[in-house]
Amino acid sequence: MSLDLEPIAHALDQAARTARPLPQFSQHTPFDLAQAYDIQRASMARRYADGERTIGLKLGFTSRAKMAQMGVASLIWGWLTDAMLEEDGGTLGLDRYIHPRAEPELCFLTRRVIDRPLTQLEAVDYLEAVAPAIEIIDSRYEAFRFSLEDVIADNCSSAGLVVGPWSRDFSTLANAGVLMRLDGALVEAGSTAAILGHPLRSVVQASLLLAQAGISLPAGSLIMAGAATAAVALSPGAHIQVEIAGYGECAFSCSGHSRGERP
Ligand code: OOG
Ligand code: MG
Repeated sequence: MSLDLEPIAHALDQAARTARPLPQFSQHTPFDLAQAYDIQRASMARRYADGERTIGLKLGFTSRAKMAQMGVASLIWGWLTDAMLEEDGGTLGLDRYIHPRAEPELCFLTRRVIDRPLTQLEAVDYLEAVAPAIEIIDSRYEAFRFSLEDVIADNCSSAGLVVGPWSRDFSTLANAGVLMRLDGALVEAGSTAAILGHPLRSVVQASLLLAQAGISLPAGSLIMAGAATAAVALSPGAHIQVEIAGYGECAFSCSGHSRGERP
C-alpha cells in the first residue's frame, strides 16, 4: 500500500514551527525506515524552501546511555541547519520549544568533502577540528516518546546546537571525560569512549550513511557525533555547561518557558 508522506512531513514541520506536539504516527499510520527518511527529507525541504540552509549532520543513538534513555537501539541521522546554531555562552529562549533537553556531544568540522565510505584511520584526514558541544533536542511527539521510524521522520529531534572552542588535537579523543552540569551541579558524567567505542567512528558511520544515500558532504560541514550520556530536561532559568577533558567547555542559559504539552 502506498503511503502519502507529504501530510506527515507537513504535520511535523508545523509541530516544530508552532511548538505543538503530535501523537506518534507509528501508532496509526505505520511506515518503514526508508519511508521515515523520505518524510525527514520532505519536512527538511520545507525549511530549505523558507531559507534555512544545511550546516551539517547529526548522528543519534551512538551511545548505550542514549539508547537506554529512549528505548531505541539503532543509529539514526538527521540534518542540522543554520537556524539551529546557538551562541556559546548565550541565552536560549525556551518559548519556541515543546519539551527541550540538552545533551553533551562532540562536534566535528570537516576539512574535505566526504563523498565515499571512510575508515577510522582515514577519518582524521577529513577533519579540520573538533569541539565540545551541546545538542538541544526537542521531540515533536507528545511526552517525548517515539518509535525508531517516528524519530527519524522528526529529523531525529534536532532543535539546536551550541559549539565550544575548536581544537585540532585529535590525539586524546578516544577516551576523554565528559561532564554536564545543570546550575553548577553535576548531572551527567561519562566518556567520549561511550560514543561507538571511539567518537571518530561517528565520522565513519556518517560517511557510510552518506554513501548509501548517494549524498556528499561539503568541506566545512559540522558532524555532531551523538550524545555520550543521557539528556537533561531544560527548565526556565537553567544554566547548562558541558566540559570535555582536554577540549574545554561550552554553555548556555535558558530564558522563557517551553510550550510544554499544552493542546
Ligand atoms: C533522538 C536523538 C538522539 C543522540 O545524540 O543520541 C540524539 C532523541 O533522543 O530524541 O540526538
Ligand atoms: Mg544528540
